[in-house]
Amino acid sequence: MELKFDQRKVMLTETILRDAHQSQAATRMRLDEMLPVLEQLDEIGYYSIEAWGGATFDSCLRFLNEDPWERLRLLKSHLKTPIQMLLRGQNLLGYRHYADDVVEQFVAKSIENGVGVVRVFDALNDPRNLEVSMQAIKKYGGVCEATICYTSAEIEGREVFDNDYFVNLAKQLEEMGADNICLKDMANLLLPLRAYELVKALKAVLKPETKIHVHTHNTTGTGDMVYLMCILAGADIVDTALSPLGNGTSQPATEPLVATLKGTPYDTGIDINKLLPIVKHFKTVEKRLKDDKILNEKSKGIDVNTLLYQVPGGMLSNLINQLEKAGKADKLMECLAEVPNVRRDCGYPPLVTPSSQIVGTQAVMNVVMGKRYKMVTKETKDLFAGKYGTLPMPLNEEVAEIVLKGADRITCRPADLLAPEYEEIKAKLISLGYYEKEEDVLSYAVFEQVAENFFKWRAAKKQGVDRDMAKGEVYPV
Ligand SMILES: [Mn+2]
Repeated sequence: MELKFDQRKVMLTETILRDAHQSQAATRMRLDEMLPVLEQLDEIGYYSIEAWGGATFDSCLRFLNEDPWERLRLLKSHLKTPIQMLLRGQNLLGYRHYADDVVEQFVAKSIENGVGVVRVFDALNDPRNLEVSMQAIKKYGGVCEATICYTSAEIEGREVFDNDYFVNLAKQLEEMGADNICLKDMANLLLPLRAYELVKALKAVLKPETKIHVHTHNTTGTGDMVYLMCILAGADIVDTALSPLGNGTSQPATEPLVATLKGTPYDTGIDINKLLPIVKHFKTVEKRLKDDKILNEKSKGIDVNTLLYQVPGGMLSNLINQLEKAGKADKLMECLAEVPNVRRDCGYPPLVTPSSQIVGTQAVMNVVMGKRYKMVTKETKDLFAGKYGTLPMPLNEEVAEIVLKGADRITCRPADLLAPEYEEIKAKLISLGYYEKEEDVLSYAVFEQVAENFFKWRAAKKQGVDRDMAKGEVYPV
């Protein structure tokens, strides 16, 4: 491998308002903890500021008594830098597939309320699940950043998720209208030299104007090295988080990368001195999150379990929880060994929401029941039946027969089976008496019960009911 410098500025996306606190602090940063530094963040010169989507929407409604749309509008009123959001394709921000009319409306309203860059991904890397959201992003004027989820698997000693797999996928997404291609390494499985080769391969085939945007975490400690190698290979943008909530399960920290690239042909143009007051502010937010026992010191360290078992951090803590509930905490190693087996049986999905939960839960069942696939979840069945989309590799047919028990399989785009649902959801919300604006319909469509609880709280607050009462005994949220 030869390393050649070319004259190219590298751009950064700051994730402290979204993925950083989602990864380290259960997405509990409040709007009032963001507002004091927005103007300063705006002056840094980031490519974008990731601030919405992912789990922020759910967390606003469920835990923070905040209207996520209101948060977006307020953020936008302080930011000229594009706001970036993360969208799970046909899943939007929820956990099932939504009908096309809901997907289009959701994208339209996100952009109308202030989102500039939409990063859209599908857990199975099935481009059909991105079609409608990508068309809507283009239609309503957003920057369309389509994602390839990085994963790896060996079959008979050969890596099946090779450069060809990712290059073909990226080319398809570019043809579908992607402005940027995101290489998303949600679990920090990507290793630096592999990353170099992959970005080189992508750069060689994508149009020169298509930007490559790399996303990783520092869970396994390779994040900074991955970014540096990607930048040398031609990546245009990378995601970082300011140090108070950077590193560990979050993104590699912003300041060291800015310093690393300064004065080189890859200089980000960011003045590190301008970052310092913002860092100081977020240190107080970090302390608050620690005091509230939301941020655990553990999430700051390096954990090589992901590299050993290919199990992302969030999934590992889910496995441990499920086993403890079943009184089988001693079976953890067996479950970790079972995860790759389940993944192989169901056609090697990348492990990211929701596939990570489906595969993880099935692995626990297989171990706890003492017999593989003696019990299967509805989600496992749906995954095998094609209801989440096409799996990247062929299914284990023997297992598929056991799991499906003759149930139908589908090969069409899953959302083709869904009738329009927007008007029906809107009518229901109106009949409940909670409709105030069109965005409420979307909150209700994606997080039905959670949104309803929030609307109850909102109504109670308007009628002057004590906020703490509304939060506690009257309306549990
Ligand atoms: Mn992430």
